[in-house]
This record gives sequence, structure tokens and C-alpha cells, in this order.
Amino acid sequence: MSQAFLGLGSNLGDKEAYLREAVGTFTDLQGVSGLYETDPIGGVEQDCYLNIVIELSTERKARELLEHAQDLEKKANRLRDIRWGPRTLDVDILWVENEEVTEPDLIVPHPRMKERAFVMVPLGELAPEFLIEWEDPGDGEVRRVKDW
Ligand code: A4P
Ligand code: MG
Repeated sequence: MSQAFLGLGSNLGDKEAYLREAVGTFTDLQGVSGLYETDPIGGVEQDCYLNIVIELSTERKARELLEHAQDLEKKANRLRDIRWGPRTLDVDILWVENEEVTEPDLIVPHPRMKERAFVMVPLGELAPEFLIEWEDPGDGEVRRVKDW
């Protein structure tokens, strides 16, 4: 069994419903952070996001988690036309115990996670050790709305 963390975000439609539906598909779910409302970072002008981080205790490798993530995004009918643009669901593989992957379509640990308070703050709730030596870039507000 390996520990793994995934970041989920939504900023279109019924955002919380997209997140709940996605979370419900993980049979290896171990924990879920609080629900956060966050200022959009990068790309075009867009609505605020809801973000969460989930923890898995899993037999799956990062590659299999990516396949699951992409199935979920497809199911949520994500519009993929604008990079960093609005989406019903975005699922990023943040970190997987004992795995380092550098391939064209998969990089783990996620290369930009430390630049993003919307990832690090919920992650820190589940695993405070990730916040050691992390400095908040202060690039947007991250508001905890409620417990999951
Ligand atoms: N890919 C490579 N490594 C990974 C990984 N570790 N996890 C590849 C997931 N995917 C990974 O991603 C592009 C490609 O990255 C995938 O095909 C996959 O093979 P994408 O999700 O299609 O594109 P994207 O999400 O538009 O781009 P990117 O660079 O992944 O953006 P991010 O980092 O996901 O940012 N603001 C707030 N407040 N909250 C957010 O959640 N999210 C984004 C998207 C922008 N601003 C945001 C938020
Ligand atoms: Mg992504």
C-alpha cells in the first residue's frame, strides 16, 4: 500500500457536486481536506474555484491514478480548450509514495504544486509535513468554506 495525494478543482456549474461525484469514485480513499474557495490563478478571467485535496491508501501506481483522473475529467464533460481556463473538473496527481515519474504526459510529484496555495493549504491539513519550508506565494486568497 502506498500513500498518495490528489488535488481536485472545479470552477464551472455545480462545483461542489462535481467534486463530490469524483470523490465518490475512489475506493481507496483515506481522507479529504476541507472544502476551499480560491481565487483563480493564471489564464483568462474566470469564476473562483472550489478546491480539495484527497488522500489515498492505494495499490495503484501514479500512471493508473492518472487514468482514473482523466476518466473523471471526461465524465465531467470538461472543456479542454483553454489552458488554465475554466473547467468543471480538474484532477492532478500531486504526490505518490516512493514514486518519481518524469514522462511527457505525467510528472510526479506535480511540478507546480508548491507555487499554489490552493493545493498546499488543503494538502497541509492532511499532511502538515509538506508545509515544512513551504512559503505561501500569496498569489490569491484561499478560504476554507467547511469540513468535507
Ligand atoms: N500531467 C502531467 N503530470 C500530471 C500530473 N501529475 N497530474 C499532464 C495530472 N496531469 C498531469 O493537464 C495537461 C496534461 O498534464 C494532462 O494531459 C496530463 O497528461 P490538463 O489538466 O489537461 O491541463 P491544465 O489543467 O489546463 O493545465 P495544468 O498545467 O495541469 O494546469 P493546472 O496546474 O492543473 O492548473 N486556480 C485555482 N484557484 N484553483 C485551481 O484548481 N487550476 C488551474 C489549472 C489553474 N488555476 C487554478 C486552478
Ligand atoms: Mg491539470
